[in-house]
Amino acid sequence: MAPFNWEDPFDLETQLTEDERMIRDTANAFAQSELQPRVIEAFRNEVSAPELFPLMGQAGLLGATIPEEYGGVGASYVAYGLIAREIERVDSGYRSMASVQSSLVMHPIYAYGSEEQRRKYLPGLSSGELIGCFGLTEPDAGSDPAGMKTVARKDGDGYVLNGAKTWISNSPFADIFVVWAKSEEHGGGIRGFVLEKGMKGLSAPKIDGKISLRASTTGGIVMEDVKVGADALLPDVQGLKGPFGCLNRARYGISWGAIGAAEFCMHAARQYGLDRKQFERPLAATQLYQKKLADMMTDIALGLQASLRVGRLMDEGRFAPDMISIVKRNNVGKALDIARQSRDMHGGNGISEEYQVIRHAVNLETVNTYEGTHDVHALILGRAITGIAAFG
Ligand code: TGC
Ligand code: FAD
Repeated sequence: MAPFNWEDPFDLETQLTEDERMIRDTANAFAQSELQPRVIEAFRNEVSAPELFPLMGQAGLLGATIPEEYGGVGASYVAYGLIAREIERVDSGYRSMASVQSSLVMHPIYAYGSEEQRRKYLPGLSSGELIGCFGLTEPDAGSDPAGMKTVARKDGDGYVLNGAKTWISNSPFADIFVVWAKSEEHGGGIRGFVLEKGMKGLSAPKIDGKISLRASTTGGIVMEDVKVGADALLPDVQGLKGPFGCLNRARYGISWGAIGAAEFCMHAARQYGLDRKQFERPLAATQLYQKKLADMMTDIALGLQASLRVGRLMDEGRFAPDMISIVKRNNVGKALDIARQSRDMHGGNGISEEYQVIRHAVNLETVNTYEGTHDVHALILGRAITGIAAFG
């Protein structure tokens, strides 16, 4: 019989390759030494931290799956998930900054861009000298991006873009804007464009007053007659499968990241229950407390195994997007439940920033909503099961 480890119930450790363990340990060391010491104050004061990008770049945490010739490290999707888990163990906002850069900016440039676009942007995005953002959501088109109003009109050899995006992570300090627009030249089909900070007519106002994800900076993207050359168009994709191809990667990373936040909350509740006595015994000695910890450990262990399986299938090129809907929806929903339970198990201390669990709980409210809401992923799965799309 093997010994049982409550921190790793199904022995994830030996299911990882040596390279994956090394990348995981690097991400853990970075997150604990660079991110953990600043996060409480960053969340309290809604601190913008663009200076974190070069630090993440130096640690090899940006665009890890991109081949080395473009500045990445050619890592597996499992390694990418492990990076997200370690960063989100500290804060979902920091994971957001990194996953937008990797999956939503570097991936489309790598997968849909020209060779010139790859060489021009990927090394700087990988090192963190350039910061990217991804504009899909609009004020009137959130869960239904097909309803977007942003248009690209043909203008000589290039295009003129008009429209507004909202709720865009990193946009207020971004150098590179991957935006999706309906292109008149392509019969109103959705095309991707790479815009650069400083272009005339392009602005990115910050959204203030978030109660969630306060360590990540969010804004809009306003495009008023932004003129770009033909070289701004991502040539190799047309239609919604362009942005969705990026979302597959980001949603998958989130499925690992959310479990990192859940692990933090479970470990904190366990320690709190061992340390705190009421009725002359540790809280952890009560049946209710132990049942809650058992439920948390079970959901964490099952979530990790599921994400590992999807990651291996991605590495083998054998995944279906619906698999990603299962793990994004399940793992984020379970992580949110775990964070709320942990907050409750800390009693009054649970609402203090010092114990950190309420920060994870309010962050996970956003994670449950972005990249396809919990219910939209249920409808994606409902469509797969019944063959009937219930969105419209
Ligand atoms: P539908 O008819 O289903 O599909 C249109 C075309 O797209 C293809 N497709 C996919 N391709 C690749 N991967 C996927 N997951 C795909 N899903 C669909 C599909 O095959 C089709 O291709 P084609 O060639 O036939 O045209 O489109 P629909 O309009 O009916 O979609 C419905 C729905 C609800 C599934 C979709 O609109 C959806 O997923 N909505 C959620 C929107 C969303 O997730 N937005 C995220 C914005 S970005 C963000 O939140 C970043 S936060 C990041 C951070 O800070 O960490
Ligand atoms: P809506 O689509 O209006 O949904 C509202 C509610 O209605 C939800 O509960 C939803 O589940 C439900 N609903 C919608 N349609 C249906 C239906 N057919 N049937 C049943 N229920 C339905 N977007 C980007 O493009 N780039 C980013 O970098 C980015 N970063 C973000 C960062 C933050 C902090 C936040 C909060 C959001 C970010 N988003 C980003 C936007 C995010 O993807 C959207 O908020 C999300 O897709 C939901 O869209 P919505 O807010 O318009 O909600």
